[in-house]
Amino acid sequence: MRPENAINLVDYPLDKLTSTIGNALIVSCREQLAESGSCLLPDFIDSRAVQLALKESLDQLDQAHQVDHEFSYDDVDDQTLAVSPDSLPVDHPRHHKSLTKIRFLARDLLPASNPLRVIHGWPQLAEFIGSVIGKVIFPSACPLSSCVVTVAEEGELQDWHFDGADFIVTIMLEEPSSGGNFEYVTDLRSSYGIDDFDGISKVFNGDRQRVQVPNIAPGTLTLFKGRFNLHRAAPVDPGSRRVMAVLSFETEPNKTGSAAFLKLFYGRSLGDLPVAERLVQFS
Ligand SMILES: O=C(O)CCC(=O)C(=O)O
Repeated sequence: MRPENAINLVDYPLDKLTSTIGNALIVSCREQLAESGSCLLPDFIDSRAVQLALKESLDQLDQAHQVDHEFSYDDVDDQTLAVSPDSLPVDHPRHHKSLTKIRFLARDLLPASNPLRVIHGWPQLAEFIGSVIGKVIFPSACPLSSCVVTVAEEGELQDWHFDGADFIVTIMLEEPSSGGNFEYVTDLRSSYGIDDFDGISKVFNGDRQRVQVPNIAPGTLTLFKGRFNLHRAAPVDPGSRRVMAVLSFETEPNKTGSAAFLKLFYGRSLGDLPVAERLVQFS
């Protein structure tokens, strides 16, 4: 499938970013991001592309890596997996453990023609996201982690955390009928490492006052400042399934995930791949 056929270019003219309508889209996305901490683009992907992306993901589900790991809230990051909170008071939120129990389907398990892989490598998508966040960005070139699908079933979740990367791009493929909401709280981190520990503790202890829960239907692209907003994919209820694509971008070309990060999330690292397949070549 070609990117032009997968993306709803009528509502989201990524092919005309320098035109008046392209510029208006960028401005409205920036406003949404500044006002609410996330930018939701409903029907970004055509429903046939969503169905194909979903089917080809589920076809490979037996190859997905089951993660079942507790993280500190800000160590979901390849550089800081080893951070220790030992020197902090016992009730400090950094002692809190957030469970990630979810299956991760690596990029190389999806066919090259899968709509997710096709749109991830489309230069206009990186140009669009980069224009919204005000940075020059490139699609991550990691053959495992750059364009992935997560699958969560009963009780599975990705609990409260901040990301190591500045922002994430997700595309909902299958919305759970119950549970599994994307939830987030803004203004708990003023800059990287300066955290509102009281506010974070309240969220961990079940205070829902500041929790935002956007409605994310299949085909919706969400752009989210994951490094600065506490967020989670809540537990999926019995009888439901949540399938979400996560597309990664970097501020440098040819970036890949570290061995520790890849092993944890995909059960493999680049060394497990043939040498010629350790970097995604975007044409
Ligand atoms: O699945 C989601 O909606 C959010 C994913 C997430 O929290 C992350 O990739 O850091």
